[in-house]
Amino acid sequence: MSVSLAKGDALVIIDVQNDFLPGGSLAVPRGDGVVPVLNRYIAAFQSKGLPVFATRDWHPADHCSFRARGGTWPPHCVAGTPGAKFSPELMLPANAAIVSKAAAADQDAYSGFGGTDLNQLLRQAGVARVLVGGLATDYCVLNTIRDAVGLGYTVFLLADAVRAVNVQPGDGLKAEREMLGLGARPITLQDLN
Ligand code: VGL
Ligand code: ZN
Repeated sequence: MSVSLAKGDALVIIDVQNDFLPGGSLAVPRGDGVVPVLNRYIAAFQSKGLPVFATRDWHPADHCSFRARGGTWPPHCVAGTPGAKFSPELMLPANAAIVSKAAAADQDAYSGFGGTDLNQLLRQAGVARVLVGGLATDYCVLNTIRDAVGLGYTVFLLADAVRAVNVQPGDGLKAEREMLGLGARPITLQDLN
């Protein structure tokens, strides 16, 4: 497939935060592999003056998704801590729109649209097509893409810029199949022109 970036396109980068990278508290296997690839997508968007959005998990220290509160996960992405920072290697443009999610103790959100103003921001920017990559394939990427399709966006999955947690082996592949089944189109850097 060939994709010409044009007005109405936005890059949406999901949760490329230190805690999801090797050495982090909820490290996604090979999660760091998405960073150089995303940097190339960022450069392509910047060279065309197109907008970049970056979501981040932004939890309070007593978040409901943490094991201490009966949730699934070790503490991660606690707002304001080093683990919640974007990867220092991710070349986010100065004008990237940052969208924080799951910032209330009793609300979790795997989707970048969950309890945020991402949809309004995209609409205000005249966005019709979103290219989505980041972490993790089987949680926040999957749920963001589900919502993006449901909200009527044309969705491209950046297949070379996602990695899965794989709590169960195969979760990442299953998530990719689901996203494609919903209508998301898989692309890689080679498809950009
Ligand atoms: C995520 C698990 C817990 C994600 C966030 O960004 O995919 N996964 N919180
Ligand atoms: Zn989380």
